[in-house]
Amino acid sequence: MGVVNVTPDSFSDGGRFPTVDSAVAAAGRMVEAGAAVIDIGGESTRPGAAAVSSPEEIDRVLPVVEGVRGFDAVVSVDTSKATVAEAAIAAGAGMVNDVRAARAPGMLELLARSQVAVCLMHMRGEPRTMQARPEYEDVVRDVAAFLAERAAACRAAGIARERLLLDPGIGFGKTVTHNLELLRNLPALSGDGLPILVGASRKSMIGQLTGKPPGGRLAGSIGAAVFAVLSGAAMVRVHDVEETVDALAVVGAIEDRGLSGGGIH
Ligand code: 7PJ
Repeated sequence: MGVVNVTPDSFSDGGRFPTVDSAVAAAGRMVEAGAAVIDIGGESTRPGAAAVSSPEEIDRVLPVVEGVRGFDAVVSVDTSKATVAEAAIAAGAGMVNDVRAARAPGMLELLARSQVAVCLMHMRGEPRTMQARPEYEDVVRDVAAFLAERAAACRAAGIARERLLLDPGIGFGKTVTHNLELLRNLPALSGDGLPILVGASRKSMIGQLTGKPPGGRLAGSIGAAVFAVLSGAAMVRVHDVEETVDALAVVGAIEDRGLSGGGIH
């Protein structure tokens, strides 16, 4: 999954895609490099970020969805708002990537009315305050329980199991220690065998482990992606598609299985 942020201030590539054309062109290069999914986000969820209105988020995301839908990849919309998801689905999105795991008003119902894939991510608190003092009794058990509860809510709303992915939400209300413990225990996060998505690309965890600013986190991010896939992750959310696909191609060949491409087509 290649990340295309169209926010003025995203986590790690703020300002990289200042125009619709530059975002669509970047997505095209990611698909060319082997991305099976392009994740388009118009709400910044970086620690401390303020909320954005639905009309503003739709204005940011829709033109990019329309530009990317002709490519040979599933278009994912990174949103928590039912109105934004509905507009994106109508414009051709095939996946909703929800960092709030379908807890916002109307989201479960909207997803139940559609046929798209759904990623349910764990976040403790809200972006504005989530990194203040994250504490867990047992982070692996707490995150697994949350994801199981949200998957059950989706199933109860009528969303087929085959449409669901789970994500531990690296960096969303977690210390580096929490993130590492989750990565070390990926299989335990999906008791039910649902596929797992991991997003560690360029995040603060990589910076804290390597001492590098966001632009210098490529090698660290690839390390995290390769570890996640070898641990069973079905999908990794990355900014650097070409480099990650190459790393997974080599590791996959050594392991004698294909680790890149495929996906949810
Ligand atoms: C994630 C995400 C993640 C999923 C962001 C950034 C922060 N969606 N959206 N998983 N992170 N599913 O781009 O660094 O980890 S926004």
